[in-house]
Amino acid sequence: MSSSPAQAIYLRNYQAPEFALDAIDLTFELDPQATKVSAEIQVRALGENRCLVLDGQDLTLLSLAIDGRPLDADEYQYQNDQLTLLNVPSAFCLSTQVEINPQANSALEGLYLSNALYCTQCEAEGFRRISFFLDRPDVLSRFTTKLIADPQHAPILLANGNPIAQGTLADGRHWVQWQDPFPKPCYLFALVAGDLVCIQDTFVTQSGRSVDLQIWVEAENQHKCAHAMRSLKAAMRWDEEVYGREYDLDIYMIVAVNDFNMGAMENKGLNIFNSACALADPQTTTDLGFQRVESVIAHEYFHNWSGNRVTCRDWFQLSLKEGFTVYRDQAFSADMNFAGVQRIEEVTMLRSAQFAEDASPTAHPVRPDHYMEINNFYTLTVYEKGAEIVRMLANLLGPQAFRQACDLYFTRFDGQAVTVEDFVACMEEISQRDLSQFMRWYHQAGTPHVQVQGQYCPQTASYRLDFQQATPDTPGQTNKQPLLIPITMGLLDAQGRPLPLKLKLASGEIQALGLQGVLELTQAQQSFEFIGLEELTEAPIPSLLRGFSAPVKLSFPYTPTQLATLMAQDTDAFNRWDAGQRLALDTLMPLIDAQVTQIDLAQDAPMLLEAYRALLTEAEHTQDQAMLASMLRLPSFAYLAEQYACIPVEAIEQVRQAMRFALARTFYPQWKALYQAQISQQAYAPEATQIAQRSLKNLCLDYLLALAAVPEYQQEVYQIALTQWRTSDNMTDARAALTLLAHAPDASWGRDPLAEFAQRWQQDALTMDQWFSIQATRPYADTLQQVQNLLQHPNFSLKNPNKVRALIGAFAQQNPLAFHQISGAGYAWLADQVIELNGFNPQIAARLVIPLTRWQRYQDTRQTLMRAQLERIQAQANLSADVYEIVTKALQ
Ligand code: 0A1
Ligand code: ZN
Repeated sequence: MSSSPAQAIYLRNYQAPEFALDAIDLTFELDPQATKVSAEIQVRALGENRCLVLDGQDLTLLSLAIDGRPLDADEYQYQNDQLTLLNVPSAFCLSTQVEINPQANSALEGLYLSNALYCTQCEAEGFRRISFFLDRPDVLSRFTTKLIADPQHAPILLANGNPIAQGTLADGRHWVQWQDPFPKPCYLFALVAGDLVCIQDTFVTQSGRSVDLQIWVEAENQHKCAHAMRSLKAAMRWDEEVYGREYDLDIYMIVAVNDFNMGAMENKGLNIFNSACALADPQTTTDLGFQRVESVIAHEYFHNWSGNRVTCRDWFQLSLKEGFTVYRDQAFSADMNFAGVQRIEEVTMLRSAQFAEDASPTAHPVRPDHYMEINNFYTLTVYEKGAEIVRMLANLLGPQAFRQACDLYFTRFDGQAVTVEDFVACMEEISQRDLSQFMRWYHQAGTPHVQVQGQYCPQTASYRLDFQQATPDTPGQTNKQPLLIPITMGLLDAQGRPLPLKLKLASGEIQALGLQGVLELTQAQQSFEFIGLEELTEAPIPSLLRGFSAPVKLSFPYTPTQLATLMAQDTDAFNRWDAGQRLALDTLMPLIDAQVTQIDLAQDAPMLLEAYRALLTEAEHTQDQAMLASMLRLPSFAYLAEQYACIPVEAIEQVRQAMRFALARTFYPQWKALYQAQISQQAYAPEATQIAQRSLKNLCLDYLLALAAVPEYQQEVYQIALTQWRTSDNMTDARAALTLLAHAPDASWGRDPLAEFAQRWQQDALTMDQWFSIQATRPYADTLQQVQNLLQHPNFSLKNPNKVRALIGAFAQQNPLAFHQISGAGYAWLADQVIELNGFNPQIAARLVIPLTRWQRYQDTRQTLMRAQLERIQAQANLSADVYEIVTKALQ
């Protein structure tokens, strides 16, 4: 933490390193408060410069020597987190010894203690808190790591690579030495030491090598590792089959720790995981939790190639590894689950959360061109929008060429630190396409708006689509250039039958596209004409942006009838669902504008009523419960909010609830029957078909509980929820029932179940996190008081990021009514927590403050109150660079 405002770093100032650090031999004498770290670094000057400047933060320097000769005080300087060595030889061995204090490390960067476990987090710039080094991703070194510790406290000693030696010292301490044969940047360094048990398996690679797979956890979590192991093996096989990528070491280790700022970390051969993303069992983990474990395990594994073997030149290139790896883990999850629904879930998140980021004061390009604190750039934009960019590339090239281009990228740049341009150049080379316009996706922030109009001409039997694209200004960026936007599309006739596409080219030629084509939008305004529509008697219905082929907001003046036809008939699952979303928005938004409190479906929402009737009629026969559940779910608060420049908080919530209520009441018998039809006697398994069935069942339960305040239904729905809570054998069903009971208007419904839950799970930290979240999201203003009380709960700790997210994060991000209560009390309370966290975990504090930075989206009173809290935070002494950067952007 520094008292002077942080300085921005610019991409345009990038300079290649002037020294190579070819090898580093580390020795750790582990001690909770005084760990000694010795390093022997092989240094080689690459040019004329003989002044070596190493990064180092909060290190107590014990000794320094060059080629064995201790340095005099006038030969070096250690200040402002930099160690400067004057007049070094052109090649030498640098010996350093420092002392660090893992126990005092509450920021969870560098070496820290999680309970009694030593662990590290070095991405992005944590290694400088461990040893002096060139802490930048384009300096790759061979690492050897010797760990020395008391065998009582730390019987297990792990680091990157393979174990090469071990022994015991005269004083009784034991040691293990590890060697990683692959040169790597220091952000991929890791060590773990403590009392751990391991579950083991083996994987035989496609070339026949046997790899030891080990998942290390504290003894009480041993029963929660099977799903992670299964997922790991599936991911390893998938990467061989789909990308031809094989694992490269003889051992792959995963460690689960309780205190972790993010989801997980891809350290070479030694992934460190937030326990929430590694541990799972049916009793305590929901289906969503199982799916998250599967995807994060895969994500970290895929990094072994997209990130580790080929890494980033500098942190501006973060999306090179993250966007690509998210794209890869999404494709894996699509293969493991139902692909259509998987895509719907990705887009739901993108459109509600990433689009909001892209329209906020912290909006930034997928490849930012400056930053103050790189930790603030592990964002939805870099990860999820970055993945959408790779998806567009994959679709533009087609599967074969994309695979060839990836092969070229991995082969050409193996062992190197490269840029987004290098990646796209491989795509260009294989496809023989000029992708220079496409590169704008990496440079321009903001979500493009695409407006489309259709012109049907019966005389010429033709249909013209007129497109306009525009990207709004974002902080520091105006006058955006047109992007290359691929629009995957088809045309349907009024009955919903697909029509063959005959596109008239500028040359006059006719291009037959079959039943689906990709229009490449490249200009601000552009038209495409389809001919040969002689069979039609009325305008065709365009099905645009199938599969969400580009991360844009697309509008087309659909009639409700057209949307109903698309919902029922489109061949593209994503667009069937999205037509339903559009119909729901078109229905809900006028009601929100009118601030209605009661909805008469026949009068206020006739088409939506018919759409639900059709879905529920077909429900009896459907084989696709996952899709049906998605189709029957109303747009979320967040997605509705995204449609408004000024978010009408209460009206959105009121109308959403009124619609839920009206649908619940109108179709009560159908919801009940459908609910009962999904009750299964099968033993719980986290597999796609069962997950789909449970999601449909719990959606029905959600509608049933909408009637919790209506006397004639009250007892029945209460009993249904209570029975599910009492009898379910898995957390998915238990949590769904408990949430609805706890969120019922009558607070007494949830009281006993919540107490039972706490009684049963008080020893299980991850499970208690769910208990905190359920209470933090109770949609009433007085939740703030309860959340304040929960801060004092013995199971809560501000020091644990998962707890902070579960209670404070959930309140600020998923409880709009309580957080945005007009008194401003929610804002002030959040600011208090940010200020406190800033003192010991700046990364988490900076994430927590984000909801306040969105003040421009709310009406005046709220704007003033939110800004006042941001200003209060900004005025704190000792503001971390992390929080300072975010708050300053928000107040500009
Ligand atoms: N590279 C990891 C994410 C990660 C980033 C930063 C961290 O600490 C500051 C920790 C993890 C991933 O993408 O999984
Ligand atoms: Zn990642």
